[in-house]
Amino acid sequence: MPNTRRSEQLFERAQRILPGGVNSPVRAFRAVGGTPRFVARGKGSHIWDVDGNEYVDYIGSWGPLVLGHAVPEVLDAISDAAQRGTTFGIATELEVELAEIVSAAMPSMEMLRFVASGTEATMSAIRVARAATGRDLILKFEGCYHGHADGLLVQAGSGAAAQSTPDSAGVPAAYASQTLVAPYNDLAAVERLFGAYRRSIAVVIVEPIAANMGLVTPQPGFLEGLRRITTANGALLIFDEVITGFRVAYGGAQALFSVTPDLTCLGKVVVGGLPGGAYGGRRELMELVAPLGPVYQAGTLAGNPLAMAAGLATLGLLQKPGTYERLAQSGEYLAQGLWQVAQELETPIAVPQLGSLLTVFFRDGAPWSYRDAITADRQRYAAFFHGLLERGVYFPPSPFEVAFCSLAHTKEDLDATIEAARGALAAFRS
Ligand code: KE4
Repeated sequence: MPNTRRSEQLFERAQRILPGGVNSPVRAFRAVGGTPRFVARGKGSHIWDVDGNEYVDYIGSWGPLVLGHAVPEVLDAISDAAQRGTTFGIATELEVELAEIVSAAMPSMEMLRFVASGTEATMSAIRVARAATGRDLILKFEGCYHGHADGLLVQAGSGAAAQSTPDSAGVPAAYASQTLVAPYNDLAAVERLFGAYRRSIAVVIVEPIAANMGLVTPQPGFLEGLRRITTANGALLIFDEVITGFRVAYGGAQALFSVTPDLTCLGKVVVGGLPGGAYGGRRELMELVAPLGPVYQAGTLAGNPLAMAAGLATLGLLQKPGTYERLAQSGEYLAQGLWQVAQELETPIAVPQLGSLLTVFFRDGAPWSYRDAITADRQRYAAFFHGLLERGVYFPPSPFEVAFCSLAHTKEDLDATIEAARGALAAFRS
């Protein structure tokens, strides 16, 4: 067993001052048990914890690090920007430059606004949609996670699902009642809700590829159906591409599936792993945002020059030909290898994969909804997670997340991961 003494000491100390010893719940290992690791540094596809243990990393900061850790070009861009000052609260050229590049990549974002997190992006996009339609209700999907704004913590995924509090305390019933919920991939349920609340639904917000209940991909026609239903009912469609934007394709899931939302939310990759996000869409919608229009939204560090510099450097590298083919090859290779090993060891798992995203579900068959996903065996996932961890592979410490491959992951990394999985799964049998 690896030495985790320093992580244990730090966790002890952290729990005295930080709720659960962490600054975001999923880091606390509550879904898998054991001592959360404290990381000391990362480079490329590897991280080292404070006890010196090395891991092949599949967290990638939960999506931002599509290039890997501490990429020289990104570090240079951040350092170069920092020499000129870290933040101004005054407009800079960098934010205009990155906005133009984002819009060129996702033409549905005719106009956009940078914010300080993915949560701020979705919260703001919903406010715009309510203002534009004059309607109050929003429709989200069970198990989808859109950040921690009050009205979105209703049957949410990610850490909320992992600790079985999909409906957070502290959200007034009055807020939660404005949020309708349908099962993912269930267009009939969406039709029924529009039949019942026809002209009261302002917007449907969806993860075009669900990555917060583990990976659940859209069934053929699902996204197209949402586009049709929202248009027919005068409602707007928001694609929450905080994870998928610049991750599954340079143009995001909207490019991959050729479905155009009215508004798009971004985070993570678009700011190169620094704090930030963005929302945007059709010009007439975004012209509702202050100071142009009546929808107020603001932020001290919105468009922060360091985040802009990191985003510009990251997107610049992602424009290279073959980038997304390489990411998908890694995802396919790893998913196939994990599935193969499990078959050899007669352990039923499903490994849905799309591009560089994948999840190991201890169940027969890939889930199509949150209710499917929660039937996966969580105890087996926890044992698998720790079996990988002690063999030097850091997978998501929750069955309701996805593993992220990056451009830094080598075939050696993937083969080592598959072999570690063989050991972890074989341990089950003994
Ligand atoms: P942030 O506020 O955490 O930057 O973004 C919120 C968000 C919005 N939309 C989607 C689809 C997201 O996945 C997220 C955040 N993702 C989680 C991981 N599943 C962040 C990890 C965490 O909460 O610690």
